[in-house]
Amino acid sequence: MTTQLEAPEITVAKAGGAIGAVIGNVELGGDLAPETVAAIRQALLDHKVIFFRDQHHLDDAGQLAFAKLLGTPTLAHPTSKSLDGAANVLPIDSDYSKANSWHTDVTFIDRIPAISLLRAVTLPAYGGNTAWANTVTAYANLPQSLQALVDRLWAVHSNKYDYAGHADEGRIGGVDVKVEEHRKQFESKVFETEHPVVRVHPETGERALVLGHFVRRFVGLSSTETTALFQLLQNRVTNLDNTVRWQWQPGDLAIWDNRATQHYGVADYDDLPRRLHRITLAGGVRSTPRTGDASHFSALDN
Ligand SMILES: O=C(O)CCC(=O)C(=O)O
Ligand SMILES: [Fe+2]
Repeated sequence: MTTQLEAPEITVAKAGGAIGAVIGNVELGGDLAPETVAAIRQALLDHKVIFFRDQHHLDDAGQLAFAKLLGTPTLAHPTSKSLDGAANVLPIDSDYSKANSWHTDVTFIDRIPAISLLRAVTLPAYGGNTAWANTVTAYANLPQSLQALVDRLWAVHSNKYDYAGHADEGRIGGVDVKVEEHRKQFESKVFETEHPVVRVHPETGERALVLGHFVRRFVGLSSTETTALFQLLQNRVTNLDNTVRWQWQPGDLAIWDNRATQHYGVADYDDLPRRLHRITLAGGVRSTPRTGDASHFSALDN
């Protein structure tokens, strides 16, 4: 008689009251047992962002193999360049991009990725944490009057650079060439998509606010009215009580549910190099595209 070896159980320790958990007792890769993958997925749905320490063995191929157990990888990005030879891997490199603005990934297209996996590659000696916010609790904690308002509200999201929302870099110290090149590539193809501000999560049934950096205006509201309402709602999302902040160490991997979170890369590491590699998994949501066809980026994973 042969006995089947059972997969060891992962440990799950909350990292904060509102969002986040640290997962232990697992070596990530493409060969995990289905029950381990199911436990990781459940932890992700429960805690919205999960963190793994000491995954030093992971490289891009290992990150991708593990990612495939959780879903279907998208291309690295609808417009930005992937890593040479790895079409699904997006380098987040301080040389040309700092994500220091609250956002949900790639909301400017109709097929918002469901899940993102981010792996530490090069870390600065200080600073460079990432923070996540829970968009489900942000909705749940709204008074009923505001829930009723957002339940019927739609927003236009776009990757077109919001010049009005940013400092005049030309005047305050010159434009960095690499940053400018990256920005041009980022908006080389303009996308505009209308999404409902409240979305029902396809796996948990929870209602979440869909807002963040790529919102340009609310449908039917002027830009002044948009700004006032956006700030009110966005403040609910990013209230510190509703967030978790992660201090990266070598060997770390973070996975977030992009349908239930926003995140922010804190740019407090001066000119030190910082690099992380991201893989995103296809999402099943389709909204109303106004400009741009994102079908090359990912299939709709329904
Ligand atoms: O740099 C960071 O900490 C966050 C980067 C980011 O926004 C992402 O990986 O989607
Ligand atoms: Fe991001």
